[in-house]
Formats: sequence, structure tokens, C-alpha cells
Amino acid sequence: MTTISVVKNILDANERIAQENRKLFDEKKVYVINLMSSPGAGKTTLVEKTILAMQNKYKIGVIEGDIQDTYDADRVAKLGIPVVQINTGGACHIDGNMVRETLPTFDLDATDLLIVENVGNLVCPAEFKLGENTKVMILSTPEGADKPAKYPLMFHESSVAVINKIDLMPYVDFDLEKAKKDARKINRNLQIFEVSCKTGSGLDAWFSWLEEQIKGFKANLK
Ligand SMILES: Nc1nc2c(ncn2[C@@H]2O[C@H](COP(=O)(O)OP(=O)(O)O)[C@@H](O)[C@H]2O)c(=O)[nH]1
Ligand SMILES: [Mg+2]
Ligand SMILES: [Zn+2]
Repeated sequence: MTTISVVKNILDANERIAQENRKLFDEKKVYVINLMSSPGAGKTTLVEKTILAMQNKYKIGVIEGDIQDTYDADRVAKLGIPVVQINTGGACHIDGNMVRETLPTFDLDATDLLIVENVGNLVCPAEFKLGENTKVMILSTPEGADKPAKYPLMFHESSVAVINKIDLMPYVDFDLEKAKKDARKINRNLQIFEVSCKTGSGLDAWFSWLEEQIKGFKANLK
């Protein structure tokens, strides 16, 4: 009997494309973030805040991934930033090939930071590499502190967890210490930022960290 592991083949094929993307990003010195979370955790809001804080220093591009529609891309385009919408037409994650297809629309020579907002989903986006430098995930306080334990792969694969909507802590039963402890049990090196994209609290630490990463990346390529 012959068994074909479809999932493994898909992931292997994706991995090759992600490596090609990575090679191009290195050549062009583009630092790439793969931003993941559940729907509504605050990805687009964090993208907007990051653009507003950093667009004077860095040239930013954005890829928006959604099953349908262009709401998020419209929000980013309003800020005058090059943005491409990927409509996955039902698929619950972005893959390396989808990213590759958007790249000719960007001037990569004039891009320092490319942010890919993945489809809202805490499960399979963690499995598909895009050629990013860093996977960043957002957990928002209304989602509950049990999410690291329930969705370990997302926390394992990400280098950074942004805990967003800290302003809502008085209204939701979010055990911040438990969330952090469980997340670090899964990923000892996880960098955690506690922020509110609404009030702005904690965002400066995120901006500084990101700036350091971009500078370090560019310096290493010289
Ligand atoms: N209270 C509060 N609301 C937020 C915060 N960040 C985002 N939101 C709201 O959460 C909703 C979903 O945000 P959005 O950025 O679209 O999430 P996405 O689906 O992950 O891209 C919007 O109504 C935002 O205004 C925050 O820090 N605090
Ligand atoms: Mg969004
Ligand atoms: Zn998926």
C-alpha cells in the first residue's frame, strides 16, 4: 500500500518557496514580520500604530491577508503606505507562494520593513513559513489566559507575543501572569510586550525592539 502524506508535501513545497522569498528579502535588505493572531486581537491596529510611529525613519510595506474583502488594506492605504491585499478565497492562512506573488508590486529596494498581516487564526498560520525574519503573534486580553496552553504551536513558533488590550483588564477576567507563565513554558525565549493599541501604553517598547531588529538585520548583511 502506498500512503501519501499530503500535509507533509504541502509543507515541504511551502518551505522551499519561503526560502526563496527569504533569499530575495536578504538581497534587498527587507526585514519581514509575519503578524498572526485570532480575528480581532488587534493586528491591523498594531500595524497602523507601527506605521505612524516609524514611517519617518523606515520605508514600510504591508501585505494584508484576509479570506475576503479589503477593509484592512484600505485602512493601511489611508496612511500612504504601499499595501497589497491577498484574498485567500477561503484559505485560513497565507502561504509562501501567496507572498511571492505580491512581491513584484513592491519596490523592495526602497523597503526596510515589510509587515504581513496573516489571516485571523491561531492555528495553521503558525505552520506556514513565508520567508519572514520574525513571527509575531498577538494575544488580546478578552480572549482569555488559557490560549497559550490551548494553541501551543503559535506560541512555540513565534519569537514575540504582544499582549494587547491591556486597557480592558478591569473588565475581563484575564490572568496576565498565568498567560505569561504558560506561554514561557512553551517557549522560554518568547519576548513579551504588554500593550494597549488604544491608549498607546507599552507601545514604545515594541517600537524600540522592532527598530533594534531592523538595524541588527541590516548590519549583519553588510
Ligand atoms: N479596547 C481596545 N480595543 C482595541 C485595542 N486594539 C484594537 N482594538 C479594537 O479591536 C478591534 C479589532 O482590531 P483590529 O486591529 O481590526 O484586529 P485584527 O482583526 O486582529 O486586525 C477594533 O475595533 C479595534 O479598535 C486595544 O488595545 N484596546
Ligand atoms: Mg486585521
Ligand atoms: Zn489554514
